[in-house]
Amino acid sequence: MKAAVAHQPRAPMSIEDVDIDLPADDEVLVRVVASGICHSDLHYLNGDLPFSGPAVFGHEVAGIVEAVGSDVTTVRPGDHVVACASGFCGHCTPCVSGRNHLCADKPRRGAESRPRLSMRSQPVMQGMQIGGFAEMALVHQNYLVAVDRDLPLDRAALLGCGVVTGLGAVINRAQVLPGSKVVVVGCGGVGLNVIQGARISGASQIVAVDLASAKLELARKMGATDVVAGGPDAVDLVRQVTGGGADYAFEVIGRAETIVQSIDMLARGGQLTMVGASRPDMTLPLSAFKTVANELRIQGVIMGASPFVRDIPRFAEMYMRGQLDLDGLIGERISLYEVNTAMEILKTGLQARSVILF
Ligand code: PAD
Ligand code: ZN
Repeated sequence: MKAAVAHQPRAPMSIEDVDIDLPADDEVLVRVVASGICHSDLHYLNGDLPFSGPAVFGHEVAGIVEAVGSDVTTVRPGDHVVACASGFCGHCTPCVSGRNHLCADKPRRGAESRPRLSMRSQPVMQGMQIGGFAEMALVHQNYLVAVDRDLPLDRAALLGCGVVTGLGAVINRAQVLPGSKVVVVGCGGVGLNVIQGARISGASQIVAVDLASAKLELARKMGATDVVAGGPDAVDLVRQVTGGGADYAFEVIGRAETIVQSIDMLARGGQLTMVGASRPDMTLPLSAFKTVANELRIQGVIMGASPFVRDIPRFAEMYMRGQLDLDGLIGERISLYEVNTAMEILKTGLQARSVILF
């Protein structure tokens, strides 16, 4: 099968033939129909996060089940499915505590087993155990959920990361209350879904902050009531429009400067949720005094703290009922051969999600 193979950081991926194994007992072979391009893949490709090539990235995937292993009970051939990087074992303490996004024993093939992906008999790393920049993906059944066949698969793909992460951060983690004031710093594929989550939760004011004016326009369409240009003046402007700061801030970029700005945008008693991924060695200058005196709450969230097998079908239904906008999240539909150009566009921040169609 054709796949976009990353051999090293800071170099373009190349479209090559990659061998994919048959499903093991608990695995599912998925014919990929759509694969979204998330900034988390860019973090690996531009060297912020380590990886050793060759590797196939791509984790925002929707497709059709082609074949299943003998122990697979959750999906059948022909089912439409969405993959999610929050694969879970179902047995560890976080899983049995209802936090399977924090699974401590994520299912994977061990080093002693045949690799799922290979090239010229050498193993190929499968990004986030999904490897979605490819015609086929071989994944553990607990990385998949079936969705309604009426849901268009290009939009379904977005549910697997950007939507679950953004909506989940608001609904599952921050638990934004109706009538509150929310600021969202960074309005990309994930941030736009934080805005939608705030709208759905009944926030009375949603302030979107981004460097790109095109993103601010899109943010308004997703439910932002006010927009503020990113940069050094953003904190003052947000404090002005909110009349003294927001009840909830979401940082959806992963940069120290914007995290500090997001804290400074909070009203007293406010809560920051850090969504953006950053380099492992990044630290923050934090005012301990202000954090205590203003009773600020600062927390992280991974994959929207989402029990995705519950959330993805729910979010799909919200789309079908017109409560969630997925159509406006797609900036462009591309072929696998345009994946490097799409990564370059993602670096500029000018466009919403690019989705590869197979
Ligand atoms: P994206 O590149 O689509 O969006 C980032 C946005 O931030 C763009 O619109 C930029 O214009 C904007 N931006 C950049 N710098 C600034 C600035 N200084 N001020 C204001 N705006 C700015 O990325 P994405 O939405 O795909 O992902 C966002 C982050 O979330 C990224 O770090 C990604 O790795 C992370 C992520 N985290 C999780 C998780 O579970 N925590 C899941 C998925 C993605
Ligand atoms: Zn992602």
